[in-house]
Amino acid sequence: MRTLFLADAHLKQPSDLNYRALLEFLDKQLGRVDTLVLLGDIFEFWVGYQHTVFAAYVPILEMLGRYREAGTQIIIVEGNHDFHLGPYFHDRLGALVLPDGGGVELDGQKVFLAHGDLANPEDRGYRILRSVLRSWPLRLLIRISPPDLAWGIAAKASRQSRRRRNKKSQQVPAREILQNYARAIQSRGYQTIVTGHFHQPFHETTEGYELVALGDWIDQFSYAVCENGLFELKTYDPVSDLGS
Ligand SMILES: [Mn+2]
Repeated sequence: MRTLFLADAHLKQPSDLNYRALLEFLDKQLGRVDTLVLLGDIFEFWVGYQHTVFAAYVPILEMLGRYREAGTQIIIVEGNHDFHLGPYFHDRLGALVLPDGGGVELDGQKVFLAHGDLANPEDRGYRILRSVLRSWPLRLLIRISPPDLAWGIAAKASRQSRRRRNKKSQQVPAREILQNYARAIQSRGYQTIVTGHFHQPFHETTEGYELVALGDWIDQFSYAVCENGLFELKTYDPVSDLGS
């Protein structure tokens, strides 16, 4: 059994380099993947309308449709940029949607999947914001706001959050946060944990747990493969003409 893990592509426009690289990569992998695990923030902004998707995301959704047709099971965890994934992913792509992450069994191993945004217990402000964004009044408000308006607001918010993140990211001790998180998850009976969010790829195995942090698909093009129970963190090299 072969499982592919990806996170944090933060896709915006199909003409962007990382978007094209992802389509190219998925096209090459098509037919060779039993389970595709998308670990959050694949989209820079996604909120699930019942009958509408953002035009920019049609190419990637078509690719995921081809995965479904090829018999790949898709598992998707929501991130801090993409939420209410349910309607499209569940209904159209037959995906297993895990809004807050959760445990799955892969090759007989209990594996915990998490975007990683909940890994830091100190981050109380974010937890409050997260629960507001996912609350039913907000969900209702989003449902009734025109998609063009929502997309415009999100594009603005994402430019601001990028500036904040650039300032903040050097200060966040991602490895330490994730190690503590992995120990907590391990005490719940999971030996392996796969996460994204921090945009720092690393893979470590201790006596207690195996931790795979995926990095991102913005400029690192890192991803993981689990084949017959063995995890490997890899990097994709986009074909050269994508850079031009
Ligand atoms: Mn994230």
